[in-house]
Amino acid sequence: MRTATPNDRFMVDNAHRAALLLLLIVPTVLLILGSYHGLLQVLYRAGLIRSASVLGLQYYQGLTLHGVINALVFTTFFEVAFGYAVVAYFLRRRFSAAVTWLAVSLMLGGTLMAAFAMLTGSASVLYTFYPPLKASPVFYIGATLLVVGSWVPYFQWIAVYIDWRRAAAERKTPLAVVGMLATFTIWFLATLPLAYEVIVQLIPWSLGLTSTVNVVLARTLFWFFGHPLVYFWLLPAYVMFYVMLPAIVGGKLYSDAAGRLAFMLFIVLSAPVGIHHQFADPGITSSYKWLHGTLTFMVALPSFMTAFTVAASLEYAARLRGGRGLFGWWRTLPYFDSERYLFAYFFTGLVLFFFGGITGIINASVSMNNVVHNTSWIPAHFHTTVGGPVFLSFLGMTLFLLTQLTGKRLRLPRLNLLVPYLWTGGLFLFSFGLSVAGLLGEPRRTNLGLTYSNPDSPLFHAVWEPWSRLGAIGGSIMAAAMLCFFLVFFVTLFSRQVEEPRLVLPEAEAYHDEDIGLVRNFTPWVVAAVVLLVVAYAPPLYEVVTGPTQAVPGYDPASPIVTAP
Ligand code: HAS
Repeated sequence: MRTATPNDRFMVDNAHRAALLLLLIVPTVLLILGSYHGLLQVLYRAGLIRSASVLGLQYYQGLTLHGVINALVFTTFFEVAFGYAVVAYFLRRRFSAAVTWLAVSLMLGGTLMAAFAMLTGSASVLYTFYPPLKASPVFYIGATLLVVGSWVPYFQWIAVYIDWRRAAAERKTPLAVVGMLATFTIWFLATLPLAYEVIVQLIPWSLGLTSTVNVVLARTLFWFFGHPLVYFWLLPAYVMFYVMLPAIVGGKLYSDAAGRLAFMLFIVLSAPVGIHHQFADPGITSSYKWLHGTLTFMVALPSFMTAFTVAASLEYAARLRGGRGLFGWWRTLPYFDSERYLFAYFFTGLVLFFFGGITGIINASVSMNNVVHNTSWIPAHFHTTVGGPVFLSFLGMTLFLLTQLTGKRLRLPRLNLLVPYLWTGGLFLFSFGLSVAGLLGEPRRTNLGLTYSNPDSPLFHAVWEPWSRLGAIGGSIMAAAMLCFFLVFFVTLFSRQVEEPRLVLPEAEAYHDEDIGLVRNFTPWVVAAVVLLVVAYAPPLYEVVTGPTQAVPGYDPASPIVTAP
């Protein structure tokens, strides 16, 4: 790891320090509500709650809060904060505070609107907000503002990056900056179809200006956004694994070019795969399902490369620490070093992702997808991906940035070290239970406590019960991990400042520091991404727009009766 020099004690100005702290603190507070509804989910599913609501909040209202807060709000806020920190630190640049605050205000305003709609029960449409479930316009407009707010930093970073390139044309762009620009390029491309869905289809429909909606078009546009969304979540974690993890363990990044190639491949491959979420949808020709399925296998490649590169980087560091043998070197890594707590957060995330990757590849096969689609297997898969490397690395980095930006020392370090292990243990039980139940046919997104998990119901399905109970045990352990995290976060936040705030991010040198022209420039990769998107999406979109009538009236999530336009 490079030793920090006085020049490294870079500090963002006070306006940005405040903005970044707000972007970290607000979603963490909301996460309390999101995590609480996660716990309620497993209790409903295991039949330990046999009711349509708890404390006045309905089942689907809670599930919407859980998905929207944890998967959309927490991640987007964190990534914008992390992106500012990465771009500022690695390029040693500052931004216009007015523009940053415009972004923060849009994101906060949008989130408050969406939260109001969800809490008042007028937007219980889950995080995918599939029509014909209809939400209040306040929800859709709030979500739009959140997304538009998150575009602003992207353009700010591009301007700063171009300026940096002019001054340092011969230097390689720092890998972390490549990673964050790739992340937000994917986000920008992915949110365009979402913007179309929300602005052209959903907002006029929810305002009563149109009476029906083309549901297959809406679902196709949603998944055009929804799959790249998962790489928008994953790539900041990869920035941490490539650039920071090797430094934290005292080693080097095995190959710098492998990291760059992985980020560029994600730009090209993360979007033209969304129809793998729609293998069961009517109205889309099977050849396009096949194309998206095939491309899905290809988008797993940069993750396979990452597994290899990260493992090689860990092995290099472990051998420097005295590790020996074919597998014996694993023992020397700093699993229980509370000073290097980021290692524990990152490593446990990687272990979970090993399983998330395998289950993802199962989902991608059209025939196997038939077995697991819309069953509890799917939440088991995505909790080992977004709830694994993504969530754990974001939690760890939230604490890291909090201490640096406030000049406070991390409090309760031993409890903090427990968080990733407790979360991982709980998540393994939770995912195993839900995976087996899913293979046995248990549906996702269903209040099982009222039906299949309730022995008093004629629908009671005894064979799912032990697996849902295992899921509940795992989910309760995950909730305990979150409780520990919140304690560490808030005790640290309200503790005394002990040093000057600063920003010093861990940065590893590369073991193989190749300079390959192909991965130096974003342009060919972005062009390839756009071409592939046109090939993969133009025909199916044409098909769903011109196909047999898809127009459907709206439904209130709480009622099977069509709503008035
Ligand atoms: Fe997925 C559904 C396929 C990755 C998230 N996915 C979802 C949903 C979410 C989600 C949220 O093809 C549900 C959406 C909904 O609500 O309906 N997914 C894949 C594939 C990958 C994949 C092929 N998913 C992710 C990531 C996510 C995520 C990443 C969030 C961040 N997924 C699907 C499909 C569906 C789906 C279908 C639709 C299913 C349906 O029917 O609805 C691949 O990108 C995975 C590649 C990953 C690897 C793993 C590499 C391993 C690494 C760790 C190495 C560990 C080390 C440490 C070195 C190839 C990098 C040592 C470890 C030891 C064990 C010793």
